[in-house]
Amino acid sequence: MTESDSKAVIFDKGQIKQKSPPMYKILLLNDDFTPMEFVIEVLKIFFFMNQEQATRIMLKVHTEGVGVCGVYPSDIASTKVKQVVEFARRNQHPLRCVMEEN
Ligand code: TYC
Repeated sequence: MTESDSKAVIFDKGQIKQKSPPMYKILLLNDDFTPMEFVIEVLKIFFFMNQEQATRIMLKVHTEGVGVCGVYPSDIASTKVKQVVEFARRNQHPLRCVMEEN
């Protein structure tokens, strides 16, 4: 466990304040081949978005090159990245998904 993972800070007077865990953004990156509909499905399945939210994020990634699909603690973020990449590869799409400390 690293220092930044520690769960609590103890102050001079002995008060204990819970420290929130480090958070990670999950980013989707644009490419020229993955179908828009597939990206929308990924956002609905793995990030629990509705059609409207998923379409908005997909179009942001398509036009700007990158977009945030969620912010999670380390273990949840890395599991989701793996699941998204595996789902994309299984469907033969080159979709890229990465995590970055917030
Ligand atoms: N640019 C892709 C297309 O025109 C769509 C796309 C959007 C791909 C978002 C990846 O993360 C992505 N079919």
